[in-house]
Amino acid sequence: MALLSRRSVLTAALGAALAVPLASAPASAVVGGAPASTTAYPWLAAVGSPIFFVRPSGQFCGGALIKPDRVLTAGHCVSMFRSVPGLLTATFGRDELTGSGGETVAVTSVRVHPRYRETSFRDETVGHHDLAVLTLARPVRRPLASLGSPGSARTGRIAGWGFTSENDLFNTRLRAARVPLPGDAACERAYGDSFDPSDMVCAGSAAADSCQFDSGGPLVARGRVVALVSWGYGCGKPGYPGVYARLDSLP
Ligand code: 4AZ
Repeated sequence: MALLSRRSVLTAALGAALAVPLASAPASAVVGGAPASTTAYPWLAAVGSPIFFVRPSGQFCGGALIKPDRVLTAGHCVSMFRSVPGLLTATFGRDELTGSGGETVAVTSVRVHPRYRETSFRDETVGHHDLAVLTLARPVRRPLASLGSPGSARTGRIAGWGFTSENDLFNTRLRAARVPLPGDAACERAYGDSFDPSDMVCAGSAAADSCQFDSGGPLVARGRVVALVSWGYGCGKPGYPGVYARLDSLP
């Protein structure tokens, strides 16, 4: 419920600024984590927009640098910017969003996964093939994220600037947490048919989870980004792990 109202604030702010009706809005920080440094995540992008003035640096999502001028993020983070990519920015190397460290680069195009679509689970929007690639206005000189698949990994790490609980709206510090990968069955129990193991990964627990404004950020396993924060029922709710978009389904 509280989550829904935060999502509505975001939708309203973006909708007012873009003057278009928005069916959903990006969301998603890290529950149960600890402060982290972008030096450990040099390829990690804070995806945002100067029109999203309710958050420092305009940040509303995460992303990963996959080529010097390409950032991988969640489809639901940027689908409403498809016709106005120039409103988006990617910021690297900024541990604290209220600061001005690192570098910010403009976005020139948004390509959302051709099979991206939305359904719903209770009040949450479920993103299928929840991936998008942003083209940057110039290449950045930073290490690239290496991509992979979770395989049989049992744990991973998540990183993001999002909420540290369902009620913390104010976190602006990069944080990271170690999360369990409990397997498909845990998310099938929680979410039924809304969880599609062919394009989603189940991760997190009541002790460590992603949350609003973490979306599009990385789930790292065995040193590779294996999925991006996508959706879930609340944050850190017992029995409801987070759901991540698999990268194997990259077009
Ligand atoms: C969100 O609203 C969101 N606990 C992201 C991740 C999770 C829940 C919600 C997973 O963007």
